[in-house]
Formats: sequence, structure tokens, C-alpha cells
Amino acid sequence: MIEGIITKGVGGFYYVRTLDSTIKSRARGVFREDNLTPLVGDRVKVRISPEDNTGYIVEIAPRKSQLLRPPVANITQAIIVISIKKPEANLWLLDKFLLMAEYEGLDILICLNKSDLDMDKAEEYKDIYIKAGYDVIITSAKEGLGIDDLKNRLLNNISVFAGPSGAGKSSLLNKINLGFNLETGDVSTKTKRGKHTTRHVELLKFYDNAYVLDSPGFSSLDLSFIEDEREVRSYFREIHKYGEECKFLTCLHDKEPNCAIKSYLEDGIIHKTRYENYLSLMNEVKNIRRY
Ligand SMILES: Nc1nc2c(ncn2[C@@H]2O[C@H](COP(=O)(O)OP(=O)(O)O)[C@@H](O)[C@H]2O)c(=O)[nH]1
Ligand SMILES: [Mg+2]
Ligand SMILES: [Zn+2]
Repeated sequence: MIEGIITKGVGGFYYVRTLDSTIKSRARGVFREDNLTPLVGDRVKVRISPEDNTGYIVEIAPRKSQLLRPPVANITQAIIVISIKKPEANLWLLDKFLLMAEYEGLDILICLNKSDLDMDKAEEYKDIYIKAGYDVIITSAKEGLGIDDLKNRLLNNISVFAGPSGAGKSSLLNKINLGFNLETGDVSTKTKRGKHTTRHVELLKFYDNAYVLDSPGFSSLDLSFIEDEREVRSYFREIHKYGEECKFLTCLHDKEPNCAIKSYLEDGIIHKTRYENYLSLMNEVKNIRRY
């Protein structure tokens, strides 16, 4: 039996990448009985049928994680890419992507791209998010800055690249591996094209045991999977951390008395924008219509 990882599923076939080849495989019926459908990212065992030389997936290893959108198993980390300029960094959007990655329990790396356009801003944002408790790297896909750091972070991981369209995700991936040859371009030309191209989920191998997802992570920014707005507290790292000092466990760090978050805010330990985005995202979750 051969071990590998499913990198793509098309037309009832699963493409299983092994150390040295890709095996086009079918799933055995036994998974259907268990209500288990193989997913991209699944680590599987394959048996080659001597009759038709195709592979049969005979075993799926227990999943470490499972993303819904895109549907991929065993993702270990999210690389959240945001551009400093063109388009201008939108920290509210960044915080929303962070919220989703925290909800999924992924390791997170923030990648501040297009630093060639404004290094001072990049440093300023880096400080904000380092202080919030995140790993941050400053990159420029154009000038090749930070690419080695990014590569190192990808080793021994299955990574999903998330972030707004035009931030430079595909450009960064192309820098990491020329062979990927992913389509890049400005936002306007892509949205036109985007309507006509069907997206499929595919894992790209960049090194032994290093895979990246080429379709955009968290493609829907709908937060309705969060059932209770109070959960948002635990998805903002620094608010979760300092919030433990609040007088009341139920404190939402909004208008309650003796809220520790307020004093950290005044001291500048918690950044004002992060706090505002926390309140606004909590509000967004609260106002989602649930049927
Ligand atoms: N100046 C500059 N432009 C970049 C950089 N990275 C990407 N771009 C440009 O930004 C546009 C969008 O990049 P793309 O990789 O398609 O973004 P994606 O939508 O996140 O995959 C393209 O025109 C790229 O050439 C960078 O580091 N600096
Ligand atoms: Mg892209
Ligand atoms: Zn509080």
C-alpha cells in the first residue's frame, strides 16, 4: 500500500500525491457506508488495482482539522495576506480574516505585502499585530523581500492563503515556487474573468511535506457560523488574554464597570483600532439573522 495526500478531486477521482508520483484514485464504497467522503488534504492509503492500474483509497487517516469553505482537511495554518497599498490595508478586514482563522483553530501568520509601496506603514501595522500577539512578516512579492521567511513558515504545514483579492497571494506563491505559475493581476481584470472560471480546490506541493492551497481561503466572509457574539471575545488574542482580569466573567468589554480592557486601552497596550474592530465584529455577529 502507498501513502499519500489528496491534492485534488475531480469527476469522482481523487489525485493522491505520494513522495514521487501522483496516483489517480477512486474511493472505495466503504467510506460511503461510514458517511465519510474523502477530502482534499486527507492523508490516505492507496492500493493499486492490478486489473486497471488505478488506485483505490482504502484508508483515510483521522483528520486534524476540517475547513468548510473551502472544504479541505488537515490545514494547519492560515497565512493572512494584506497589502499595505493598492488596495490600501483595511484593518477591519484583516481582523475579520483573523477571527475566522482563530475560530478554525489554525496557526496564523500575518503577511504585510507590497511593503515596497510604503515601508513605514508596514512597520506601523507590524507593531500593532505583534502587540496583539501575532507572528507578522513584512513582504514584497515584487522585490522578493521576506520570501525566505515565508518559505520557512510553510515547511511541514498545509497552509491556506487568505486575504482580500489583489493583496498579492498568488504573486507570493509564485515567488515561493516558480513552477506554480498562478494567475495574478489587478482586481478589475480578475473580477471580470472570475465570473466565468470555475474554482476547484487544489493543494500545491512546494516541498516534501509542505503544501499550499491555491484557492482563496475563507472565500465567504459571512460570520454566521459563530453562534453567539460572546464567542468573539476569545478570537481576539489580546482581548482574550487581558479580559481574564475583568471583574465579571461575563464582561463583554463594552460598557461594563471595572473592565480591565479599558485600562489596557488607555495605556495603549491594546490598540484602539483592534478594540473598535472587536466591538464592530461582535455587533456584526449579534445582528446576523438566524432562521
Ligand atoms: N508593488 C507591488 N505589487 C504587488 C506585490 N505583490 C503583488 N503585486 C501586484 O498586485 C496585483 C495583485 O496580485 P495577486 O497576486 O494577483 O493578488 P491576489 O488576488 O491576492 O492573488 C498584481 O498586479 C501584482 O503584480 C508587491 O509586493 N508589490
Ligand atoms: Mg490570486
Ligand atoms: Zn471587560
